[in-house]
Amino acid sequence: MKITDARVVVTSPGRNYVTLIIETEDGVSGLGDATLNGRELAVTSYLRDHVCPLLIGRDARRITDTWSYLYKGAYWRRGPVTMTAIAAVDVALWDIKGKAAGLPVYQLLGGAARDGAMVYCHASGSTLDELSRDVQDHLDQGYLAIRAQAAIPGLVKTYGIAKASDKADGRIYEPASGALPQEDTWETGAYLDFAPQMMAHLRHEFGYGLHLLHDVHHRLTPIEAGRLGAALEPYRLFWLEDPTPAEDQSAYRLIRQHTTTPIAVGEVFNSIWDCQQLITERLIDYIRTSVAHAGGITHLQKIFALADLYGVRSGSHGPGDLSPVAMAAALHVDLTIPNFGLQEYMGHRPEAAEVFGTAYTFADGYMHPGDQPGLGVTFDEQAAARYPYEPRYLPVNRRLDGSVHDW
Ligand code: GCO
Ligand code: MG
Repeated sequence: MKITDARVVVTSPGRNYVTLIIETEDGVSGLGDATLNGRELAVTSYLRDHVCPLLIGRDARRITDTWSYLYKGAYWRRGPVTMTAIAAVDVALWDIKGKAAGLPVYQLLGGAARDGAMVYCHASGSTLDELSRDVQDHLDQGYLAIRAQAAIPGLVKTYGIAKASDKADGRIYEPASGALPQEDTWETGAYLDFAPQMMAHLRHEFGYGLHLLHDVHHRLTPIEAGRLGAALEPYRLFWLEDPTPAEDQSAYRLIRQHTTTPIAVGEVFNSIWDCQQLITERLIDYIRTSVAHAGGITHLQKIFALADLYGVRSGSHGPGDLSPVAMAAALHVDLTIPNFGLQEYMGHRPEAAEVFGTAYTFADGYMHPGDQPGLGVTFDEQAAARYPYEPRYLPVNRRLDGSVHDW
């Protein structure tokens, strides 16, 4: 089954997405998500200029061989741009394999190990009352797990808070904005005082019958993270996400010494090597690598298999800045692995539905990838052309003294 065409489409239905389309000689085609927020055109060029020409004439059925050819063959290994490009090829080839076999991808990965994947949504508020209303709204929609973020009193702007006008239109929070990065502010002391109050408020309002999560977005030092984890213990979080920048994996030893709050890390990782120490030393509880940024289905399966040996569960990244192609691929993996933990689901802005058709479903807190052959996602190139690429950047974060902080 020779590959006859591989092309990349950049489109911005509500936000930028990069989609790889691979076609084969017998008419079966596959989709891969190559979106890397704020660096979309770098992956586009990597694919268009350096990968697509190599794919023509290759056998689309040889997924592992193609993965190794692109990873080892480039000589320059890892890195978000490389691994996002390889992921897009890998996911498109799994899509093709499923369509050729007439089976949904999850059947090829071993079949369903569960009936559905529990997902968590995002709730936010510029005040605690607004946060409560958003949590209630998501509980009414059937969610069983909710990530909660609220504006920190005293700071001009806090990440992860949807605008009230966007919420009213059913639009999700979108952190990337503007042709140049916007600048946000941060002060750790104010946050460390506020975060436990926020969780106390939510447990007081909603009790313990829902799963609550919170994302720290890599902003603390290890000892600050230990202090926060300990302060949050009474509120029994499902997980505390990205407490410190995790390229320093051994820092998590210190966090572990101070708290039993479960820790989730990995959305900015792109290979199994980034996770190795955290998993093998049991320094985290959930590994949050994404199918789009960590080498596709083939590599994600390896990461989750390593995690399973050490009692670490999956928690795949699933923000609105991964396209529905990545969301579907993540759900196919979620359904099959023994150590599934929880899947993030932010949803997409309404315009995205004009470009991407999806077979996945949500009911009572769980998602299912659907039973269409392949991934179950369609891509309308004409609709995509109506939404040309718009440069948009994630913000840069500064402390009150003006120094750059982690975003
Ligand atoms: C999450 C994330 C996102 C990221 C975004 C960056 O947990 O979903 O932290 O909101 O900020 O994916 O592109
Ligand atoms: Mg996060």
